[in-house]
This record gives sequence, C-alpha cells and structure tokens, in this order.
Amino acid sequence: MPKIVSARVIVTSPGRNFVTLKIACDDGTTGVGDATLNGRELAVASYLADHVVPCLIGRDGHRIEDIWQYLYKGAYWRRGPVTMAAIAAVDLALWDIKGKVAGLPVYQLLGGASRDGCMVYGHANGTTIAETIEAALDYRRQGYKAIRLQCGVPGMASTYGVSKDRYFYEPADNDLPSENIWSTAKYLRVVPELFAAAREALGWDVHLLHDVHHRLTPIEAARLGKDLEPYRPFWIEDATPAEDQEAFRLIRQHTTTPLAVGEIFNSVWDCKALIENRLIDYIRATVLHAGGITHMRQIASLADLHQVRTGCHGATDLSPVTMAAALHLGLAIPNFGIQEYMRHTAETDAVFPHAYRFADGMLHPGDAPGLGVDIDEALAETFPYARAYLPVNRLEDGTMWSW
Ligand code: EZ4
Ligand code: CO
Repeated sequence: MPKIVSARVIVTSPGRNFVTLKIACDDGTTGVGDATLNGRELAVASYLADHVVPCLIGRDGHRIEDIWQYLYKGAYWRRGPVTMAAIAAVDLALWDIKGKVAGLPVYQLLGGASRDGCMVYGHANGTTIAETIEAALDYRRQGYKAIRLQCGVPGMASTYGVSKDRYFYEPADNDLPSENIWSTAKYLRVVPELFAAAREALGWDVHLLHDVHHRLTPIEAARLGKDLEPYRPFWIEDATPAEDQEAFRLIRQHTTTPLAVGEIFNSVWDCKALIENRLIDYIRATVLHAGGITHMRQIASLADLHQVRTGCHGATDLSPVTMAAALHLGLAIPNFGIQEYMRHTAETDAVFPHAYRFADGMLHPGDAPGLGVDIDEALAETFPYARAYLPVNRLEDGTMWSW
C-alpha cells in the first residue's frame, strides 16, 4: 500500500492564480490535485493545509473512496465550494497515484475508453458580431467542431465573457472587483443577430454554443431560447441562476433549445432535481468544484440514467490538472457530451507539463500513467500569488443583479 507521507499546498500565479495539492507516498509516488477557486483561492489553500493535510498523513493512498467519504461526511460541515474543491484536490491526487502505481492512465481504471477523444468547444469572442464571426472562422480553420459565441452588447461599455485578447481570456482581472453594467433588453436583441450571422458565415456543420452567465430571469431565458431555435444552438448555458432548480421548468416549457447548467455546482444535490426531472440536457459540474473524479462520476451516472450528458466547465481558472482529470473521466463514461476548452497561457502550460493533446476538434488525455500532468515546483515558485477577483455585475440603474 502506498502510505501518504506528505501533502503540500502550492500556490502559484503563472498568468493567473492556481492552488495545487501534491501528495507523496512512502513508495516514492506522487500525485497532483487542483484546488483552485477563482477569487477565493487562499480559503481553499488554508482549508487544505490547516485542516485536511494533517488527517491524510499515514493513510493508505489506495483507499480513494473511503478517504472521500471520510473528508465529506467526517467533517460534519458538508458541501460548499471551498470544502468540495479541497476534497477534489485530494481525490485527483489519489487517482493520479493509483494510476502511477498500476502503470495505467486513469481512464483505464475508470472502465477504459468509450470513445476516441473528447469533443471540445473553443471560445470565439469579439466586441462586435463581425469580430466574433472572424474569431469563429479561425477556430473552424484549427479543426474545432464546436464553438462558443459571445459578443459585446451595443451600448454597453464591457460585457462579461468577452475578452480583449483573441486567444486568451481571463475574467478575474483586478486587485479589487471591477464592475460591468448590464441591460437585458439590449442583450436579448443582439444574441439572435449574432447567431443568424454565424449560421450565414459558418454553415450548419459546426456546433454553436452560448453562455448567458446567469444573467436572465427564467421567462427572459425562455425568450432567448425561442429566438435562437431557428439557428439550432448546441446549448444555451447558465440561462438563469440554478439555486432554485425548479426555475428551469419555466424555461423548459417554452423552448426546445438545449439547456446546460452547473459550472458553479459542488454536489450531486445541486443537480438532482434538474436531472431527475429532465430540466437540462448537459450538466456542467466539474471534477474540481464538485468533489473530484469520485463525486463527478456519481453525478455523471445519475445524469446517464436520465439521458443528460456531461458538458464540463473548462475555463482557464481550472488548472491543467483539472483538464487532465476531466478528459480521463470524459473518455471513459458513456454519457460524455462535450468539454469546454479555454487554452491556458504558455506560462501556465510550462508550470503544469501535461500529456493531453488536441487534434481534430478533440482532446485526448494521453497514455501516461496516472493523470499525465505534473507541476514544475521550481518554476511555480517564480510566480507569486496576486489577488484577483471576478467582476461584479450591475443593472443600468446601479442595482445589484437580482436572483
Ligand atoms: O465565468 O471560469 O463557461 N465559462 C465561464 C467562465 C467562468 C469562470 C469563473 O471562474 O462561464 O468564464
Ligand atoms: Co459558463
């Protein structure tokens, strides 16, 4: 048995902040886990270093399920993004170790490949519709089969999800939160125009996606879904906040546009009603924010029973460790749908050398034993933590966004 002898929390900022857990065992094997929670990174770092690491030392690193249950149930305080990101980091690191001990990539331990690769979607952004279409054409040329379209809203100075840089986008952009102004009426006018222009320019043999970032009420989301139906979007994402899972019933009653939600979910209990009542088509929870491979696999299994597929979050604040783990799980499960893929910067890729690779619109996790990703600790040390926050959204009259 690989006995856990140390677990270290590494905070590094190669372009953006990441929290990584590295577990080492007495047989010399090491494993890495991602614990990054955008804008709240140090809370998870402390949760791990102060409260979890002392409980890990001396344990059998092969007992992944039992350690998961111990950390989840044993703490008394269940769920929440900080707790679940911390548990995820331990879980990913232990899967990594198990794979290395077995000499197998993690997807083999999860049942083996169900497909040749994981279809991904890239982000096409632009201040205008024309710029967004141009970016989308670029993704097409690179072989992407699916593209997310976001454009600026005319009359609004800035829009969340629209970057200034064509290839890299980092929403956490300031030492203190910056503020965006939002107009639902203006937004609901521009998105159908964007999709009409996109079908004109790109044709029908490419999946087109859109992220609403929780900005609409259910009835407004229903309107957007109906207006986009002629352009057959692959999905609209986070159409309305989902703390109230029943809110999706109203959207569902009005539109056949597929719905995706869940990048901020941290447990199967956040998804249960949405999945069991078939109120969504894709579940966006991740191995990072929803408790690791162990718990995400449970979410995916519940989803499979109800013909809901996965469409996991894959933004740049999820480190290459999470991307690797997501790809191992996505390759293996029967109901994988699509994987979000925002490319990391060269600095991030250098700190986290990885085996996953892109070809023909798909990512493959590679065949290195374990997760196939590591952290270059010496290089990580050269990028100190720098506080950064996601922006805050307000309506035109200054009101904080409602539920
Ligand atoms: O807002 O990852 O689908 N992707 C997204 C992202 C998220 C950020 C939050 O940390 O919505 O841009
Ligand atoms: Co999103």
